[in-house]
This record gives sequence, structure tokens and C-alpha cells, in this order.
Amino acid sequence: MQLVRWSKELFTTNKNTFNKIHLIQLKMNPRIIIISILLFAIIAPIFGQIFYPKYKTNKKYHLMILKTVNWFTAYSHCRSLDMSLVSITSKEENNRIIQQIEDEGRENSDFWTSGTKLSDNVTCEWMSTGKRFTFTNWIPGEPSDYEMEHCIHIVGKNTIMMYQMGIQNLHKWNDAPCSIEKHFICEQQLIEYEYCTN
Ligand SMILES: [Ca+2]
Repeated sequence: MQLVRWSKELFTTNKNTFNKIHLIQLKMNPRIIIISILLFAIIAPIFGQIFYPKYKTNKKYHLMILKTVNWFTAYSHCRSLDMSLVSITSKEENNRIIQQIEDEGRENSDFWTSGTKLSDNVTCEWMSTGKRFTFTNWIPGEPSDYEMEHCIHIVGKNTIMMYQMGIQNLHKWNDAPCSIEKHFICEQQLIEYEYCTN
């Protein structure tokens, strides 16, 4: 029995020593370290793309032309569809919307935006985002009325002809009473995953 116990102790001691030596070799071997770093550098972005793919948000616009409604109804109708009454924050976005109005042959219509002065009669804000205007496309002389005209719309051909504004003002902005009924534009936020689309 004593011999067996000594053999076990000897084996255990040698095994630990063997493991320690290999562990030290593994730790110190620069080739293994470099290969590990290279493998990590290659694999990490792949896993990153799978679990955290890059994405960007984009807007899709919907011209709501089935009926004309006041500004409040337009706002709530877009929300009921999980969209927002449109906010126009740049020249590029403005051009995209105008292009879509023309592509769909709706140049005659006025369209409500979420632009409003309801908060203090003076400050123009996008109700859908709560942000102030950073880009504007007013008809010259507009906004004109700080007492009665609190909501902002895109001007169509019918209004231009009615008020003899001049065709150069087509698709520019005007403030008008929120109770007037007009068509409107809802915007939908879309998320585009670059990994999935490539
Ligand atoms: Ca006006």
C-alpha cells in the first residue's frame, strides 16, 4: 500500500510540474500570442457584424390624399399609424418631399407639416420632434400672421393660383389657421441594416 501511495504522489507531482512548464511555455511563446491577436482581429469584426450590425435610419414619406383634415387631425392620424406628421429639417429632405409630390402628381394640393407656432405664437417648432426649425423654405413675406395662423403647410398650385402668389412659390411654406382642412404628409422612420442589405 505504501508503494502505491508513493507512486500516486510521484505521478501527481510530475503531472503538476509538467502542466506548469507547459503553461509557462504557452504564456511566453510570442508566436502563439501573435497568432491569437491576429485571430481575434479577424474574428471580432465578424461577430460584431452578426450581433451588432451597422444600421442607419431613413425616412419614407406617405402623401395622405384621401381627404382633407385640420392640422390636429392630421397630427393624430399619423400617430395612429405609428408615423409622424412630417418634419423638414434640411434642403435635401425638402427636395425629396417636393420630388415625391411631383412624382405622385399632387402639385395642386397643400400639405400640412408638423411645423407650428402653437407654443408661444412666435417660435416655429416641429411638433413631431419638439425641435426648432433649422431649415426654412418660406414664401417671401411668410410667416405672416402671429395671431391666427399657427400651423405651417407646403403650398400647392391651387393656393398659388387662388392668391396669385407666383409659380416660383410652389411647394414653399406658409403659416395658416390650424382649423383649415388640407392634405398632409406622414413620415415613417425606417432602419436599414447594412449587414443585411450587403
Ligand atoms: Ca400666412
